[in-house]
Amino acid sequence: MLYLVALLLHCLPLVMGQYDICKSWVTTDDGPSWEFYACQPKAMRMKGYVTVRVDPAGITCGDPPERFCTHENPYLCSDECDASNPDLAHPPKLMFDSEDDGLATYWQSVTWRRYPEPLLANITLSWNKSIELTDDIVITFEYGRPTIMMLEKSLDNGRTWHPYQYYADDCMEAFSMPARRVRDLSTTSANRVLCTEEYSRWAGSKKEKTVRFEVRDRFAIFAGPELKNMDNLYTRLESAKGLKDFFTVTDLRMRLLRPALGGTYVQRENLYKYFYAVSNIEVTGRCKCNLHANLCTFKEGSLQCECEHNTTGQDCGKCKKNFRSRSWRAGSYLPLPNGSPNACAAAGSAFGTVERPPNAAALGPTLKPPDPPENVRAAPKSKAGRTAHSAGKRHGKKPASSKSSKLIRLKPDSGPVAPIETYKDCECYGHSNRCSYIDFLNVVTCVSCKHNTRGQHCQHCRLGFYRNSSAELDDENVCIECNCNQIGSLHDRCNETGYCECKEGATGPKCDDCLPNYYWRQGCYPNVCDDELLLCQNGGTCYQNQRCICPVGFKGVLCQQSRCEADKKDCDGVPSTHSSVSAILLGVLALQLCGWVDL
Ligand SMILES: *[C@@H]1O[C@H](CO)[C@@H](O)[C@H](O)[C@H]1NC(C)=O
Ligand SMILES: *[C@@H]1O[C@H](CO)[C@@H](O)[C@H](O)[C@H]1NC(C)=O
Ligand SMILES: *[C@@H]1O[C@H](CO)[C@@H](O)[C@H](O)[C@H]1NC(C)=O
Ligand SMILES: *[C@@H]1O[C@H](CO)[C@@H](O)[C@H](O)[C@H]1NC(C)=O
Ligand SMILES: *[C@@H]1O[C@H](CO)[C@@H](O)[C@H](O)[C@H]1NC(C)=O
Ligand SMILES: [Ca+2]
Repeated sequence: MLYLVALLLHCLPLVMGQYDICKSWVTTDDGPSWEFYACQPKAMRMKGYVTVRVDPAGITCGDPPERFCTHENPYLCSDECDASNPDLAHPPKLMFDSEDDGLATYWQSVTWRRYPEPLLANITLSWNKSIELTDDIVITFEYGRPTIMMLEKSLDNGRTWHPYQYYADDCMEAFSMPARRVRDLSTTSANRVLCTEEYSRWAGSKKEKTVRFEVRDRFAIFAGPELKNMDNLYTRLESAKGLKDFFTVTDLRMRLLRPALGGTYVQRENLYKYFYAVSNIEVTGRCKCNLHANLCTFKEGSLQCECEHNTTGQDCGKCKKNFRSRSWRAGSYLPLPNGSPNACAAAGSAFGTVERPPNAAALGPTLKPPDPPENVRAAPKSKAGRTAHSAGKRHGKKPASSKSSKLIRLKPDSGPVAPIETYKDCECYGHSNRCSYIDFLNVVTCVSCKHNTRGQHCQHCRLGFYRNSSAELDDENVCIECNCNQIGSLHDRCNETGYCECKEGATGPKCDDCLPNYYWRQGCYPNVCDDELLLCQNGGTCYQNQRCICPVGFKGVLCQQSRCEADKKDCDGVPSTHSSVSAILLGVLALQLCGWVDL
């Protein structure tokens, strides 16, 4: 545990000093208060928190014990791998140990004894946490680097994978890609996935041991070769689409596709010198906390941000309960140097200021609002006289402007009929992040309420939805669809407990059932017949409560009518169509009985 703490405190020079505190106690003319800043955890060595998986099963050497040789001296084949002997075993965990005594310890694969079948191995690293890379990934191979390999990454805990970089001694041959170098990338291609030949050529197994994924070189495109201009990098990370995500991973996978060949073709007579051996995988990065935390701790087997700014979640990716009056937003590196915290606000805190802008009350209903008020806070703080206290060690840095309830007028000239101002922050229980000030009504109302809500503060459910009694008002599941049966109900609205209003004969919360003595057939209809009161007569049978099937000679809803009474022709020997068919059937039956017709 102490080891972990030590690792957590370990910080790397690359990223020190900036965005390292989340808040600071400051004194203003109005008295002391907290001021909040964008903040991120320190970078650390991530290999201490990783889980590793090596595929396929049986790829690790030593079961059964196996001999292997080296490229330099193919006749010296004394090294042995034996999984049952701790001194001779090469399990995956040796890619992440600390090698304090300077001796390389490594994971090793079986040899290529199945040549020409390819020797394939996947090494998958999973953090169960999104990590932002801050320095190169460095993989150290003993006994030669693969001649073909690929690095893949996942951003969603291994559900989907994307190529990250291709490595080959001949990119065209291996991947049909031209060879490129990261150093040659430009600001617009900094997040390009490329194939490099820099780490795959044979240079002797002791000389060139590392394969890199060059994070620094990509940073340097923006921050300069010494990474001195980090401000420019942070600005780009904030503004260039996809750039931040490019350096973010939850999982990494090395797909080893062909081992080192010793600078020549495969020699079939000695396949014991072809295998993979990885002694170290260095991944340097920081927990992604969306600029809402400066600490990340290892709890219950996973890294977790210690969220500030009233955010919560593994990555501080949402607002805490009761702090959802604004939609969640990631903090921002901008404006430099302290960024914006974009903190979550308690229900009610943004409300007071936004609902009644100070000068809105003074406006007559027909007057157009004046220029946007600078600040809706009643008493703007004076910048002079601000002094940083204890928590702040930001020498010479100006405190960030973190006015969270700023009034932003997006449509200054929106016409005389319904002048609408748009407010960025407003009280909508997290179902909207936009409010409009409706001039002639002198109210501020949420617009585009999501999650099926509606109302000035998105506090009601849309028609056709009802309130989920087990959910808070700021819950995404607060409104449940009524789901009224289209046919059985009068309309698709329901009452507070989800009951729909039913048409005659229909019943049940959703009106998808029929009352007793009604039957369902595209709606509820009163029974035509049943076994109690509406009995079919004269031997008729009741078909699904819908109609009586009458015997020959009877008709009527309940077969109550004799055909003779109703229609004299039936009795007068003038056959109706109906009886003539019966006659033919009887005739056929008779013939069959006599054996004259085979049916
Ligand atoms: C390695 O992983 C890839 C997917 O990333 C998969 O297609 C491939 O079959 C795996 N190879 C082995 C040897 O498990
Ligand atoms: C991943 O992290 C989450 C959040 O800390 C935790 O609940 C979950 O159990 C972890 N999953 C695994 C497989 O470790
Ligand atoms: C978070 O909420 C607490 C009250 O629980 C408040 O004191 C604090 O100032 C809030 N922090 C931010 C960044 O809004
Ligand atoms: C009601 O809200 C709770 C809490 O969010 C949620 O777990 C549940 O699924 C919701 N019920 C329905 C029917 O959506
Ligand atoms: C909703 O309607 C059902 C059925 O008519 C009724 O039992 C229930 O009390 C109603 N709930 C409310 C809150 O009105
Ligand atoms: Ca090692």
